[in-house]
Amino acid sequence: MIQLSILKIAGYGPWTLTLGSDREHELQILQASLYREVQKLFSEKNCLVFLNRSDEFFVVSNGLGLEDHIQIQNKLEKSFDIRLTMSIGYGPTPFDANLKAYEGKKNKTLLNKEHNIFGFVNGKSDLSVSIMHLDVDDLTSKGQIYSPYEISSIIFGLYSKMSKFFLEKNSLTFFMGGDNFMVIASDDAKTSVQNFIDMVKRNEKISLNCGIGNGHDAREAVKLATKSLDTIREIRDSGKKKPEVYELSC
Ligand SMILES: Nc1nc2c(ncn2[C@@H]2O[C@H](COP(=O)(O)OP(=O)(O)OP(=O)(O)O)[C@@H](O)[C@H]2O)c(=O)[nH]1
Ligand SMILES: [Mg+2]
Repeated sequence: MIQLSILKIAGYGPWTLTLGSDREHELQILQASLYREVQKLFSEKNCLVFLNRSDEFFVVSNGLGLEDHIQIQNKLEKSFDIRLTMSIGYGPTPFDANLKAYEGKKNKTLLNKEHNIFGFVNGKSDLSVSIMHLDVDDLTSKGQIYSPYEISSIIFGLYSKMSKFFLEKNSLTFFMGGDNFMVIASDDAKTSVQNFIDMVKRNEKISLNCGIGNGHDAREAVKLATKSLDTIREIRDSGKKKPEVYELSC
């Protein structure tokens, strides 16, 4: 069972219009500052925030109760003019948790009216989460052949395929920057990641490595996923045949 909290800026579209046409730089500054603060507040509580569309964030919020969410809302409300809506859901797979949070907001299942919090909170510490950290093997060498913008285009093409493949496994993929992706993974996603790596190698001529981490909360799982990925690199750099997938559990 995993718990997700989806944060979204409330009434953002109409509000942006009040800034006039010369607004893009202001919106970019606001979005970056908001992301910084949201990541800071949730990571202090052992969660991790995944940036979805700059005005929407997905948080793996295992272990957090309603009070924790209210506390964070209070701090955000003091720092920013705009307001956030929070929708919380939990379920057996990441996609199920996302659906539950979505339904909670759609059906206006209020958890706290004053702070715009909807959905269903679990908050129990017996939740678990699996994160897969995927990374392109030796992206640096592609810089000899392709210009920076062409490399970005390759990375976004890969993101699109990854998102589709893992959504079919009830899992959620996020681009983390550079050549890094993280998948909030179901068991099905973990057992099929080697198939995805083989497919990308065959069709796109791109080699991927995947570190998997299993933990009680997001920071623990992400730490182990990145440690697994670094272990693949260490095996490779020692001259031995590297695995493409490596898994660690707490
Ligand atoms: N989000 C995130 N980005 C990272 C991390 N490590 C590296 N990056 C980014 O990824 C880019 C590529 O770095 P690497 O993946 O180490 O380079 P590489 O040539 O592919 O080397 P290998 O992955 O070891 O084969 C860096 O420039 C950073 O932007 C990480 O742990 N998380
Ligand atoms: Mg890489």
